[in-house]
Amino acid sequence: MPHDYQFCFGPWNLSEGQDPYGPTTRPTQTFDWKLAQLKSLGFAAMMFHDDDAVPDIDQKSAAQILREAGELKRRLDGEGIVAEMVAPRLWFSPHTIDGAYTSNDPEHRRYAIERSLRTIDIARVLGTDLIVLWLAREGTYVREAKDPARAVEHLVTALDRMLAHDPTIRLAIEPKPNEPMDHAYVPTIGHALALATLTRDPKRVGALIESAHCILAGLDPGDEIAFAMAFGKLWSLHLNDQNGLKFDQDKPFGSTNLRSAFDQVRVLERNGYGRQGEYVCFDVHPFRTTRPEHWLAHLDNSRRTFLRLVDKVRSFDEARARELVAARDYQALDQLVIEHLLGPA
Ligand code: XUL
Ligand code: MN
Repeated sequence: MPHDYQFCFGPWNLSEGQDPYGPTTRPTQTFDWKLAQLKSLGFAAMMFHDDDAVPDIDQKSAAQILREAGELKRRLDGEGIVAEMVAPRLWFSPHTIDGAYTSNDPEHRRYAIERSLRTIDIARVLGTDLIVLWLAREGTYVREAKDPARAVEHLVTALDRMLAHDPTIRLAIEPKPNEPMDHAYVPTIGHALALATLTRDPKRVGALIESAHCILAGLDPGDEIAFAMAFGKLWSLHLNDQNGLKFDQDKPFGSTNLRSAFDQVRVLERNGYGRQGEYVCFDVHPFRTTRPEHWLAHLDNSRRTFLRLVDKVRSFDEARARELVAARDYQALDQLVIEHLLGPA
């Protein structure tokens, strides 16, 4: 049976246009403004970094963090918006310059774990059991700078501490092969799921897949999604697009490769993504050139494209596709997909 999807984005997806070479191009907006935009677009949920939920988190006591998280929860409830996940932002602090869980400095590794435990506390107050771990600086610029086997041990230690802190939370690792690091230690979904097996509770360690991150690893996002779903481990999703091997572009979903976007949606449909309450999140950014009056278009467009592709998947002639597969006529299968996407002449 076809089902409906629930959509989500984070406050960082209404970014102000800064890049490494230039300042913002749109005025800074408050969190309240971003929440109001999410509501106006009819999205059901918001994702959070720990300091999106509790700003200046490192300056606050555990009690104050819980109090502010409680205030946010009441605001979200008042707006009818769900918190989809909380992710520790472990890449800003002076304590995470050389990585967080895999830093060479034991004090810094301790900081990263403690901060992650606060993230879990926030998530519980916000009513979500999902912790997302984008392992931003867990890798190297210089290969000899760290011991890669030790790095695995450090990662498992950190995951185990989080799992022990709260027996109800689930950890979703968001793999990315590079940027900001030259090479990351958990570049693909296979690495994430392999890491899960070393933890004290593998069934509570899963994954979040981002389309652009798969492309940066030279992999097919639809295949990565299918791989995670085959293990029952796809607990969240960041749909977007990426034009080849360059900086992480976070382009609107389908913007570069509509056929790959179709394939991603087809995999989601065929494997029942969303049936356990998983959200479709768009980790997309406005182009730097976007004027303030067009600030929401990348999110609205990503959802429009996604929903159009759901229709395309549901109206695809699967029976004909099966015949062509049985006849090993992949040339005709290729054209069947192309003409279906093109629509009537
Ligand atoms: C970075 C990225 C992050 C995570 C959340 O490339 O995708 O925004 O999704 O920390
Ligand atoms: Mn992401």
